[in-house]
Order: sequence, then structure tokens, then C-alpha cells
Amino acid sequence: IAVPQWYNASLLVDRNLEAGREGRVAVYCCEEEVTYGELARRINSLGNALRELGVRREQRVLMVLNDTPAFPVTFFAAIRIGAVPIPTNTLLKSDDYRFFLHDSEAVAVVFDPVHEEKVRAALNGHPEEVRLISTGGAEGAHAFGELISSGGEELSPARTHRDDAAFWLYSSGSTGRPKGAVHLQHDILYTCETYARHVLKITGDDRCFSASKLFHAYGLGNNMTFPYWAGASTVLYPGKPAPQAVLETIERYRPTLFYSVPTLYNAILNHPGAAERDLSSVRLCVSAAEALPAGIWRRWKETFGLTILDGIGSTEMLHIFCSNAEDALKPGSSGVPVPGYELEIRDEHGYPVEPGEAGYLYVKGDSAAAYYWRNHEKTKKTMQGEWLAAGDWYRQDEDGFFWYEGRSDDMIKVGGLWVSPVEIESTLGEHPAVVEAAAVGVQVDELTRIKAYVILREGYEGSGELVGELQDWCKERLKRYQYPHIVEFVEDLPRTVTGKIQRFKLRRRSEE
Ligand code: 3SK
Repeated sequence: IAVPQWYNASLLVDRNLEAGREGRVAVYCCEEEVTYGELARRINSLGNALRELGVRREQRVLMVLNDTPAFPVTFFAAIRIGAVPIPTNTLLKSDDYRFFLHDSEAVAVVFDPVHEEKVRAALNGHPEEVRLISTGGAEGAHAFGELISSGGEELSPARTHRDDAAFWLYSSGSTGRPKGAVHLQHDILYTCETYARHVLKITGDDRCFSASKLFHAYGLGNNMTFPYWAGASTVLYPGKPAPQAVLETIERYRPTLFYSVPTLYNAILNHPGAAERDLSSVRLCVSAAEALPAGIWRRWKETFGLTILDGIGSTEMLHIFCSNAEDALKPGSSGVPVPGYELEIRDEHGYPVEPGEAGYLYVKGDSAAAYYWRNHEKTKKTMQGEWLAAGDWYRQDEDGFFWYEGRSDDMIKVGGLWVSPVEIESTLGEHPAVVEAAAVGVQVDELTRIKAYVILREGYEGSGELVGELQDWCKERLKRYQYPHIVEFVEDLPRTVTGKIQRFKLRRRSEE
């Protein structure tokens, strides 16, 4: 994929002006429609304004923004002047933003009024001056609306190299503080030319709606970079993506591509009256963030007649690098490598495993983050030359499809044998009494035991008898040692913003 040597990632928007698409709607958001021409104008204005405020090349600009047009405007305005935007999860607490501000040494923060209190608390006692820009206009802050109407409509992109830093995304692990994954100017284009072109087959006729937010790498591609690359339209919904709101948004804006995560697909299927809702505009659905159980895939197909393409990506790789495709699909699997990416499954010594065996997943492709900011040790462990350690445990079947077995650090070793929590969880999930389950390894009398946390369907009661039934259910369907020795019935499971189960929190809970 040829990216010019001098390349600025904001040119993704200019493509549309060059193609005569300035009048096409880029963003639908509530009552607002923003054309590509208007989007480019706002980006240039804000870029000029940021420069006037003293924001310089390579300096970081923190974003605490919901999904509205201000998000793409800020992201691309910062990149256009060679500064480095950092979208952040809007659901975090002031302590997290304090960490981001210190770690990144951001010189400006752009925020929505609903996040103002957290931003101000995070800046309390901050040693450096930070420019504040509020999309609502706040005391002591520059008003975003004024900056985008007064900043001057012409702005050539900074002469950045394709290998210069373009933006960061903070990636959270199960331990320690989040790590700033530094993405380069060429990374976005690589994901567009690979996944968006070959798997989504996105065109200018598409209209995208992602229930996963723009601050996350998954949403960033789904609802911003892929559609802008293709000249498609996007639907931004600033609120919480609960089933009712998501269904209403689909019915109102009629997207052709819908992106979500397994928990939300499941919640929509369980939403009263879901089957009668109108999803007829959608041509394709996408799932990522955690493996989509085959049961949910089938129910979605039966209910709406729609195919979900499940795939696996990461913040470090920027988007999906292994995916099912419309013409190559196995429900329950993560599919095959996306053209432009190579995958390997390796053992603990770094050697490829025997065919069919499970091991650590490694990925190679040119959208990989260059490094973790100020974290040389973690960088060395993850970015190993051309390869990146994905941190997932996978197996490849005889047809070349990849099957998720859990995060590498979620694998459970029982009696010297590795057990995948995912296999136990999906088997439990097929029992009529179970909505969802999470399995972890716990220590009992110095031995590792499998413990399952189980959410029951309405009308079922947790009892000793049901525990025995669930254990037998697993023993009959899996290897004899792959069953939960302990079962706890719970109301809910701890999750990340994209709905991934946080097994490390359950492990910690069981140690308390
Ligand atoms: O978690 C994933 O599967 C994912 C997919 C796309 C982009 C980013 C992520 C983390």
C-alpha cells in the first residue's frame, strides 16, 4: 500500500473535495447535517485557531468528546497542523484524565460541557498551562463554536512524513496504567485499504452507524476513517448506546453498515419487540471487541436476516486484522487474516505451534502502533520487529479459520493442561437457564480450580441442583476436566466500555 513519503492523515477528508463530493453529507447527528465541504472548512478553521492559540507540531491535544461533529473536526484539525490528538474514553473519572494530562503533557484539552467538571478536577494543581476549549463555551475556556467560525477557512496540511506521529490511543491492560499507543500518519490509510476495502467493501453509497464510540479504535474506523475514505455518510449518536436508542437511530437514519459488539447484539435480541423493528436498510453488520458466540450470530440471522461479520482487532493494530467475510464465514470463529495482514500462532518460546494447536497470536501489518509512549519495556514485549504480540490465545482450524480461546493471561492451567475460558463460557451459554457466563482460574487448597460466574435467565433460580446440572452439561460436551468446579450465580459481569468481560476483575474478586 503506497503512501506518499510526505503525507498528512487529514488528507482523508480532502479526498472528498477532490472527488467533487463537497455537497455530500459526511455526518448526520441529531438535527444537524454536515457536508464534506463544511467539515473541511471547520477543520481548517479550528486548525488555524489552534495554531493561533500556540499549539505547535507534535504537541498533544487531549479530546474528551462525545460522538458529535466536534470529534472529527478536532481530530483532523490537530493532525492537519502536525499536532497529535488523543481521543479518550468519555466514561472515565477525573483521576484518569489527570494521568493522561501528565503522561502526554497535552497543551490543550477539547471537551464537551458534560465533561467539564472532570476535566477541571483533573487539571487542579497541574504544573503547566493548558488551553481549554469547550464545545459549549465555558468560563475560562475558548468556545469551540467561535473558533470554527473565525479561524480562517484555508489551511494547507503540515508537511508531515508518513512515519511521523499522527495520534495516540490509550490502551488499557489488566495491570498498570493505560499505555499511549503512538500511531503514525500512514496507519489510518492502511486500515482503509485493507479491512474497509476488502472486507467491508465500503463505497460512497454507504451510510455507517457504529454503536461503539469514536474514542475507541473500533468506532474511530467504523464511523469516521472508513466512511471518510470512501466518501460515505456517517450517523453519530452522542448518547448511551442502549438497545432502544440504537434501534431508533437505525430506523430514523437507515444506515447500510451497522457496527456493534456481542453484548449489544445480545441485548438488542432480548429487547422487547426487537423482531418487529425495521433494520431493512442495513446490508451488513460487524462485530468485534470480543468473540461473537455462534448462538448470537444465528439468532441475529434468524431474527433480522442479517449477516454479522465477526473479527478481531486491537488498539495497537488500529483496527480489525482477522475477520469473517461474506464469502468466507464460520459462525463463532474470528475468520481469516484480512488481506494486508499475516498471523502466526506461537508457543511460549516463540516457535510456531503444530497445526490445530492453540498458542499466542502474533500479527504483522503496517497499521501497527510504532511504540508505547514512555514505556520502553512494554514496547519491547509487544512490538517485536515486524510482528506484534496480540495478547490473545488462538487456534487455527484445518480451513485456516482462527478461533479465539481467550486472552493469553486468562487461560487456565488445570492439572497441567490448558483450558480456554471461552469454551466453558460458550458451552454454559448454550444451557437454557444461562444468559451469559465468565470462567476464571481460582486457587483452592493451592490447586487451580475453574470457577464460573453465571447470569441466569429470568424464571430460573440458582440452586445446588442447577450447579450440578451445569457441571454435567459441560462434562458431556467438553473434555472431562473442562467444567466449572465452582459456580456462582451473579446479576452482572464486569466489562470494558466495548463490553469485553474483565476476567481479571473476577479473579481479583475471588481472591478477596
Ligand atoms: O477489540 C477489538 O476487536 C478491536 C477491533 C477494532 C479496533 C480496535 C479493537 C480493540
